Amino acid sequence: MQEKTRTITISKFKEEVYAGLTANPKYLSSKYFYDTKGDKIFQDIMAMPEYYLTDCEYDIIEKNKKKIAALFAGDSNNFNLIELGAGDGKKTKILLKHMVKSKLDFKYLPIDISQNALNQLEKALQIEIPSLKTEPLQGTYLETLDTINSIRDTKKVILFLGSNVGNLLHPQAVLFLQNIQKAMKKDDIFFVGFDQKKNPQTILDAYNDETGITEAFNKNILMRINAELKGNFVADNFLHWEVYDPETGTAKSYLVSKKAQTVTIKDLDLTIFLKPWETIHTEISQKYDDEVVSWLAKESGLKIIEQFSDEKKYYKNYALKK
Ligand code: AVI
Repeated sequence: MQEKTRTITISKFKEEVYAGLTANPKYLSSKYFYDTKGDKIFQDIMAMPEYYLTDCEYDIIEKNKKKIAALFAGDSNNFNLIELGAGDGKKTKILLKHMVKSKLDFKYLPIDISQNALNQLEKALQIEIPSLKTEPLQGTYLETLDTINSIRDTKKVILFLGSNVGNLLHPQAVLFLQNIQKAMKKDDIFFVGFDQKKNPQTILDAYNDETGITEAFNKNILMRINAELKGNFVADNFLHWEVYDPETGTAKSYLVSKKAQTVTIKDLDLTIFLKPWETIHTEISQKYDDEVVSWLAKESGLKIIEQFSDEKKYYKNYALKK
């Protein structure tokens, strides 16, 4: 990562951690789950049988790769496939392999907040699909929207897999989708995954596995504050707690303080006190249905042109246009 980007990222991290831990009730942003360790834990989450999202989306892409590739290419000879939050690219690789084999003329631009994830993905792609043209970009989605916006003369297909929109509250999701819409031209496509409402127990199990992987993921934000901002959080002093509201479709993760405790974060010049059972809200994972997705699309100036689902209707991918 360039020094300037690193400095901005660290000061933003400091600012947001300070704001969240001095607020009432306390919160921390789930975007900070993802450092080298967090990336690795998230990979473990995606491999968990309870975390159905990855398998469902993998199945959708595998079963529909021909249709999806044809939809992406349309009648253009050349396009950019931009992926927001590319991660390890496991699902995208199915499409990339199929599209390279079908001799489609396109360039792949993976974007991720984690430079570590991008480095690993680039290495893997060089080995697995050597003829693929790749141009990785490090940054948050918002930071990189300018870059996406500047690609004006080549058709764009923007991928946003993994129900990542679900980590945003509806108003933020609308703002985000509006920005995507502004960066799109008439023929461009936005291909996005939305996890669907289902049996609440299935959702709770996905975010509260018995092996404690999700717990470690949630607590990694505390470990990050310890490592990067000289904090002294003790992971065992917190419970990982998940709730799901079937009415709103919102799953929420918390860290709950098991006792009265004091935590000092030297680099923030901050000491906080947590009461017994006080919460730190860390993540939302929104679940959707067609009605809500249509509403989000409409609010953002987008139209659903196609949708794909797995057999159980647990998960859907939607193709949207301006
Ligand atoms: C990345 N994001 C869509 C995941 C989710 O399902 O909200 C992150 C996650 N949090 C706990 N498990 C997975």
